Amino acid sequence: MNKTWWKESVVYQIYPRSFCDSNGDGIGDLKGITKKLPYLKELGINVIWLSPVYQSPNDDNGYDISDYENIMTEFGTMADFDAMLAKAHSLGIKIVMDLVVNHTSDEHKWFIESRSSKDNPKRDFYIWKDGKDGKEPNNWGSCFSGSAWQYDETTGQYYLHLFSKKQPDLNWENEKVREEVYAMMNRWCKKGIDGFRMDVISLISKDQSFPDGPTNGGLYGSFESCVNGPRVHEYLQEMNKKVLSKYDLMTVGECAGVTVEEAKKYANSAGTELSMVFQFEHTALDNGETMKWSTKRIPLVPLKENLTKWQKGLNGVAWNSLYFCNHDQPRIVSRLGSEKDEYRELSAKCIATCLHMMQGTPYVYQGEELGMTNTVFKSVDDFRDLESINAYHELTENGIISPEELFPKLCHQSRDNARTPMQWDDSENAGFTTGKPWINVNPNYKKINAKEQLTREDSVFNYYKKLISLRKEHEIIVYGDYELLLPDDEDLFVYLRRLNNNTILVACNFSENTRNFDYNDIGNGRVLINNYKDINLNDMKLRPFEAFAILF
Ligand code: TEU
Ligand code: CA
Repeated sequence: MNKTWWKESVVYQIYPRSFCDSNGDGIGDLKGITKKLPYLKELGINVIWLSPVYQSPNDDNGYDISDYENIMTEFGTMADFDAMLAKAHSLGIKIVMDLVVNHTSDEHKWFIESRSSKDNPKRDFYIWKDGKDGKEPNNWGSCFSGSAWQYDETTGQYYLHLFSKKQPDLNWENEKVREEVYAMMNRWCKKGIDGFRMDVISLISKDQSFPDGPTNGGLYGSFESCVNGPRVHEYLQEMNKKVLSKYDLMTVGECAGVTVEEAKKYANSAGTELSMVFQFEHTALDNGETMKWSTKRIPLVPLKENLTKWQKGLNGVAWNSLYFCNHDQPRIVSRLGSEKDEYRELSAKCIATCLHMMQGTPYVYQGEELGMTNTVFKSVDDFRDLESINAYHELTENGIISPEELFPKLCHQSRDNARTPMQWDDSENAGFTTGKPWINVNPNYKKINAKEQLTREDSVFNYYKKLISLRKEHEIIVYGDYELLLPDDEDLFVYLRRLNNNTILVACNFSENTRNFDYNDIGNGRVLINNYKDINLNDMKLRPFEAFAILF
């Protein structure tokens, strides 16, 4: 077992736009983050993953970058960034930056040049193709609705955009593109940042024959020719040699479409590519009545099966990330727990126990440590995210589904659920801003907020704090083996961790039923954490959403 700091860390993701606004313009910013660093220190996390803070026209909230080496005007200045980094480091907190290099903004100077003429030196920085029979070059769809190809009048060709048409894909086949990206990364590393979270890095290498995808219809999908493409590992190994290996970094690849077999390459223990990956199989288990849009709950038995496959599959050969929440995912309490007053906090703690006791590096997304829930959307006008807005138009205007039927599904799955402002206190706008927030605050902020939870011993915040500190005390939580018990039980998620002569039993009841539960010698164990006020090891029952971890 190779020990490293990033295996022993807990990461906290900040979505800057929604975290803390320091100047009342309704938009979170870097000074706001700096002000809240002591809060994160109190929680006990070691690393911050910062969603993009670079110059951007914000078609996709910073995931469309127009200048990799300047800070988004609304977020502050490079001096604010340097101050934030220095303050974080002085508190022992590392900062991992978002690296979005599958695509740039169409307002990036490379693209402005590239689109200007066919013989411009930057033409091949992007992927340009002639149309086929007066139509798009192939049937690939954009993740944000419509074709992945945009016709450009200036030169009469189409450019590829797997995301919005303001996010043209870079051409990684072009060595000059790769050199520019590595040079930019090296400059950030020299500034002293601690790593990268790599946006859709599994999509950078495209099948150069650009074949039609098997799922035609113009709607989403058709990523088969881009996911884990022919040269992706070659590119990452090159990036590793030219950048990553020169510093002590943590890297995590956002890998749409990654399988266990592919992850063993991306996150291999020899360290020739990345530290770890984000996989998406477990967060897709509740997708699907209409594309990803649905009102389903995450089904427990498939969830156990999936996470177990990843726990066992990467053990000893690669490294897992552990997450339920990020800025693209609806709130986990609303997907897997309960929003009911009597169960909300219990279920948030149950979910946290289940995830944080596994092998891998846990990620906490802002507000998750408070048990924040999905928000309320009154109409389509309340959405800010282009994915939700585009999907609404495309699916209803093509008659694929009626607005009445689609709206609740959008509300349940929209990425905006994760993007409502952080709930700091019970004052107006949850203490996020003194102005008008760019997106509505979740109306439940008077009930769920950091100020209240910091003062209450049994809060969700304090439970997360305890889970994070346990991970630092017990090596077995970081490195131990994993074994699932009761695979077919529809209410209970129970597993063991083992290292040397120690065992940890983790039991979580994901239902409102009280269930009998027995485990050999349970009375001899030591309770590390539990989410009810009392626990009686001699008469074990698992009450609704009860969770505990016991060390033997
Ligand atoms: O996400 C890429 C991705 O594949 C998905 O998470 C996707 O956004 C979502 O599932 C759609 O349902 C990354 C970023 O995390 C996301 O915020 C960006 O919009 C996207 O890339 C483009 O940069
Ligand atoms: Ca601001």
